[in-house]
Amino acid sequence: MKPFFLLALCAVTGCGQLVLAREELPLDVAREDVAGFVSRVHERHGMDRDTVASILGLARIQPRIIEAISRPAEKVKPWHEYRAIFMTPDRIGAGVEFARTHREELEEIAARTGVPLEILVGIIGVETFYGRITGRYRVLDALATLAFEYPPRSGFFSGELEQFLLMLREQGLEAEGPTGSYAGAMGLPQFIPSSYRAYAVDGDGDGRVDLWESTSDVLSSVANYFSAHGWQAGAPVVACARPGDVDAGALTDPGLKPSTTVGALRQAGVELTGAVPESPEAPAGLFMLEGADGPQYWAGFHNFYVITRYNRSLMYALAVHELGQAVRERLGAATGAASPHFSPIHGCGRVATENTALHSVRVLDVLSSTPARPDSRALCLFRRYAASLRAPVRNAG
Ligand SMILES: [Ca+2]
Repeated sequence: MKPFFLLALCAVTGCGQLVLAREELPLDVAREDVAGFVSRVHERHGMDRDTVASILGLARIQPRIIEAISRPAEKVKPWHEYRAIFMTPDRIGAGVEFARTHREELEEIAARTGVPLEILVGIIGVETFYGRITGRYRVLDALATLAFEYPPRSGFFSGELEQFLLMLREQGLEAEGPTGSYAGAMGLPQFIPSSYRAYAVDGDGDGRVDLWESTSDVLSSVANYFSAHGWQAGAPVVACARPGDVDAGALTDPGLKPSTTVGALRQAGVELTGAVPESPEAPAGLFMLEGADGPQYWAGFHNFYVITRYNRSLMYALAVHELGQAVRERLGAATGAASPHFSPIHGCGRVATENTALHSVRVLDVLSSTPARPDSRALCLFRRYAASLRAPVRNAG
């Protein structure tokens, strides 16, 4: 009997009654699927079979990892609860500290790549609380467990395990060294192995790419990820939207990629406030998130879409944006400096009734407000989004 395999099946079928072994077990490299993996890696990349098998022999199958990836708590949280995880005085304070410590480097990277300080700081803060929570699992264990004992995602994680082996070879790392999340996301920016190999760069020029210890490598790698995914320097990210009397549900985007334009939204009667692209042809997508007092509407632009390439979730992207802005605002207030890329959102939400004036609110108050009337179609769309956007894997593609 293979208890882990059954657990994984239960995650899919919902049977959920099985009593499982809790202890870690070494991966059995004699298994047919594991032997097949070894052969594939050998044939594709010329890696010695015995070397690959001996690395995999170090892997331990961890039931906790399967539990973590199957956990229902990973699923839908309303925006106001999700946001509250990140927009705390503690995390914003840690972001200000991080930005002060690495300010010169952040500004140099921003000047060179066009990816601003607030995005770099927002990503590192949301991903790992500025390095406080980078994950305690051995990446080898995480990827082997999910590749061989979690059928719903085995294809994806087999691919990441293959990338991990290549990464070890390229970086000269010990197989048991790298640690990360239960899904194999590594270091301060939580890059999975395929992202590590494709986008991580050596910022400090020491000949290695170290996403755990070298802040320079971390920041350069995140900036490179954004550049590679089309970040537009200085362009707006997201604005508040007030649908007013418009049927917002009919305008709401069905996916992450903006499907309409700034001009079309305005023409339909949606009012946009905050930093908005000048061109009416600029791509825009209306989306709704669940605030404490009801739905809140936003228009995301091209750069907002780029943030969702890092993690495919609207809430994730908005949290990165807001945390980065809060840090930048505090930093700017302390030094009197202003970023050319920084466009603070003031006055989003807090619409008492339809068609009334916006009240100016601070960034931290932005979402504790009462927006326009609830729209059941938009709520339905929100739930559909939420159901489709809860993948726990970072940088998945
Ligand atoms: Ca380096």
